[in-house]
Amino acid sequence: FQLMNSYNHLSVETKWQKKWEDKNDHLFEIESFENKKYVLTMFSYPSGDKLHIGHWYNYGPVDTYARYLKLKGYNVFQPQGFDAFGLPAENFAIKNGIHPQKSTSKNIGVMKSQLKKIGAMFNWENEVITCHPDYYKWTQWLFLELYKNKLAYQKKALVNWDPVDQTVLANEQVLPDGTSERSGGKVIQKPLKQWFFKITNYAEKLLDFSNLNWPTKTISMQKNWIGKSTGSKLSFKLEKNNTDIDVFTTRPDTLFGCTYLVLSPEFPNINNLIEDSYASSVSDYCNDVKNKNEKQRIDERLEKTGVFTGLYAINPVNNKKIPVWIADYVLMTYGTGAIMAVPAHDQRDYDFARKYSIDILKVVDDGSNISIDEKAFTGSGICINSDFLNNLSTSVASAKMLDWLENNNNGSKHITYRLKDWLISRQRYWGTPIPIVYDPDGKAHPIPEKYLPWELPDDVEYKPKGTSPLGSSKILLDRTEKIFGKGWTPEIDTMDTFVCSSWYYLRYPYSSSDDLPFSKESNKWLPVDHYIGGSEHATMHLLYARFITKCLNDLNLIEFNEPFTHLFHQGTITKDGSKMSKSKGNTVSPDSFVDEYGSDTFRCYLMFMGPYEDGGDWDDSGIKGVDRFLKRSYRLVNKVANSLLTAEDNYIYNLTIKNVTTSIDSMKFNTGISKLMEFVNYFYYKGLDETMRNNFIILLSPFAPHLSEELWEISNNKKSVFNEKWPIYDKSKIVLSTTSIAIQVNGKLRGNIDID
Ligand code: ANZ
Repeated sequence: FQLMNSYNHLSVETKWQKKWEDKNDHLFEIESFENKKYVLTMFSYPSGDKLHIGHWYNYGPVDTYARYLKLKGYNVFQPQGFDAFGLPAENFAIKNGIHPQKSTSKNIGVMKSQLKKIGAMFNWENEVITCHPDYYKWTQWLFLELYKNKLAYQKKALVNWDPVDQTVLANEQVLPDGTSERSGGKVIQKPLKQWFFKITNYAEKLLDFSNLNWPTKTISMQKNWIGKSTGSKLSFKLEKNNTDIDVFTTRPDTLFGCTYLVLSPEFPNINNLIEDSYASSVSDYCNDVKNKNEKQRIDERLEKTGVFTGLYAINPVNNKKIPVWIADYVLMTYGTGAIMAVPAHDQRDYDFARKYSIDILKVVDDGSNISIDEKAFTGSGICINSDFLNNLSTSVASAKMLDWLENNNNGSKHITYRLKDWLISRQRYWGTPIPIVYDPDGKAHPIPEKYLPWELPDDVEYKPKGTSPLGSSKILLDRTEKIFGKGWTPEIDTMDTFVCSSWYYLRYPYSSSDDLPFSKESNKWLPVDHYIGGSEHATMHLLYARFITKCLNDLNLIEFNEPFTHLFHQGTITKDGSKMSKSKGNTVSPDSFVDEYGSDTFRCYLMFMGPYEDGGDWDDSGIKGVDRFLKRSYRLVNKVANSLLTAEDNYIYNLTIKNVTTSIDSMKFNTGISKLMEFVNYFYYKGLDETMRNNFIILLSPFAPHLSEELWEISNNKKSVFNEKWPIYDKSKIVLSTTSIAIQVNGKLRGNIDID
C-alpha cells in the first residue's frame, strides 16, 4: 500500500460522500427483511436556523450505531425526513409575507445539504416530508379511519383566546401572568367546537410496557401522564331537587369528615338547580373563572376562590346536611367534576374551608399531637369520629366504607385517569387540513377517500381575523361546493402536527408508493428496532405514536402493537450551562469545525465528550486531541509490524475488540473511542500485522466512516469497508494469566478457585 504521512480530510470526505451517493452499495436492500434493523432518529423540524450541534449530536452517533449494526451483518434501514408543518413557518409568513411552503422547502434544502456532510448512511430515497400532499393524504386517511371507528369525534372545548389578535394560542404562548405573548392582551378561555382523538379508550393498554426496552424514567413519565387513580364513586342527594351528585374520591375512609361538596364551575345544568337569589353571584363567579387556565386553577400556591350555591346535600353515611359550593380548584375534566370535601385531610379543601369558615372535622388520628389548626393531615392513621369505622386503620376503613356504599347502592369502586382525549384541531393555516365538510344544516361528513389529498389552498390570509385562516379561502369553499353542493362548507381547522409525527415511521419503508400508506410487505421492517431522540418527547409524541400504533393494530391494519422496541434519549449539548438557542445567542455552528477538522473528527469529538445519554457543555478545547488520534490512526495503518507479536500484543488487540463491541452495544461511544485511542497508543511504534490492521480499520469505521473507507482502499481493498464483518475476539487471548483465590469460611480454608 501507499505510504502517506497525513491525509487531507476535505478531499477524502468529499470523495467518499460522492462515492456513497453514487453507489449506495453499503446500504440496505429493501427486498430483504431478513435480519432487519430499523434505526430511526426523531426527524427534525426545518427551521430557518441551520443545523446546530444538537442535530449533529442526534444524527452522528446514531449513524455510528447503524454502521456498526451493518458490520454485524444486519440489514440496516436508516431513513430521514422532515416534520415540516407547524407554527414557526406560519409566524414567519405573517411577519414577512413569505409563503410557508416556500420558506419550508428552502430550509429543507439547506438542512439536507448540511445533513449530507455528516456522511451518514441515510436512506434518502425513502425521505418523508409531512407537508407534501403525498404524505398528508395519508394523515387524512388516518383521520378518516379513526373517524369511521368512532375514535375521532367533535366536542366543545376551552381554548386560550387572544382577544386582541383574535386568535387561539398554544399553552406555551400564554405567559405566566395570563397575558398573550403575541399581543400582551389578557387571554381568556373560550369554548370552541373541536376535534379529538379518543386516546382515553387506550389508557389501560398504554400502561402496558412489557416487552419494551425503554428508559425507566420515560416509562414512569408516561404512567404519570396517564395518571391512573383507583378510588370510589359515590353519590350525594341534593336536599331539595331529588338530584344525585356523583363524586370521585380516593379516600372513602374520610366520608364522615366530609363537611361540604364542591362542583366544578363547568358542572352541567347547575343553573337549573340554583335558586334565583344565588343565580347572579354564581354566574359572575363562573364567568370570572374563564380568565384562568387549568394550570392557574390547580396551582396550590394561589388563593382558593369559590361561591356558595345556596344548595345543600345529604351525606349518605350519616344523613348530615352539608353546603354545596362551586370552586375552580375542582376541574370538570377529572373524575366526575365534583368532590366531597374533607378539609381536615385534604390541603386544598382545608385552605378553602378556612377562607370561607366552613366546618373542619378531624376523622383520622395520626398519633401525633400536631394540631389541625395549622394544616390538613393528609396521611394514613386510625379513624376517629367515624361511627362504624372508629379504631380501624385508614386502609381497612376504605375497604369497609366501599362495602357499605355498595350494600346501600350508593357507590362503587371506580378507576379514573388523568389522561384526556387528544385535542387535534388547530385554528392554523400551516397544517394538514381535516378531511371533513359540513352540510347546509351544519352536520359533519367525512370527505370520501377518492378526494384525498384534500389539498391545503394557497389563497389565505395568514393573519387570523377571528376564525381559522382557511375560513378566508375562496378556493377551498368553491371546491367544497363543487363536489358536495351549494351551501356545503369545509372544515377550516387543521391538524396538530403531532398527528403527522404519530405515524411517520410506518411511512418510511413505503414512502414512494401512492396506492396505500404502507403495505404488509413494508411493515416487515417494523416495529422500529432502535428509536433515538430527545427526552422532551417522553409524553406527547411518544405516547401519541404508541396510541396510533395500537389503534391501527386493533383495526387489523398492522400486526404489531408497539412502534419502538428500544428507545434511547441522547443528552443535550449546552453552552455555558444553558440550552443553546438562537434567542440567547449561544448557538455553536458545526460548520466551521467541520471545515477545519473534518466531519469524522467532529463526529468523534461529539461522541468522545461524555456519555451519550448525558450530553454536556460544549467546549472545543478537546477537539485537537481527537484530531490527533485520527491522524495517528492514519499513520498507524500505514506501518507494518517489524517484529513478531507477543502475548501482550494479542491481549491488547483482543481486549480492544471486546471493549469497543460492548461500548457500542450500550451506546457508550465515548468509552469505545477511548479504547481505540489506547490501542493506537500501544501499537503506534510497533506497527500492526495484516489481520490487526484490517480489523482496526473495521473497528474504527463506524466512528470515522470517511477516513476508514480511505484507509481500506489504501490497503488495497476494492469494496467498501462496510461490506466487511465486524471482528470477533479470541476469548483465550484476553486471559493474561490465572490466579488462585483461597476460600475461607470463619477463618478455615475450604478450598481454592482459579480465576482469569
Ligand atoms: C375526598 C378526599 C379526602 C380526597 C382526602 C383526598 C383526600 P388523585 O389521587 O389525584 O386521583 N378530586 C377528585 N376529582 C377532582 C376534580 N375533578 N378536581 C379536583 N380534585 C378532584 O386525587 C383524587 C382526589 O382528588 C379525590 O379524593 C378528590 O379529593 C380530589 F382526605 O376526595 B378526595
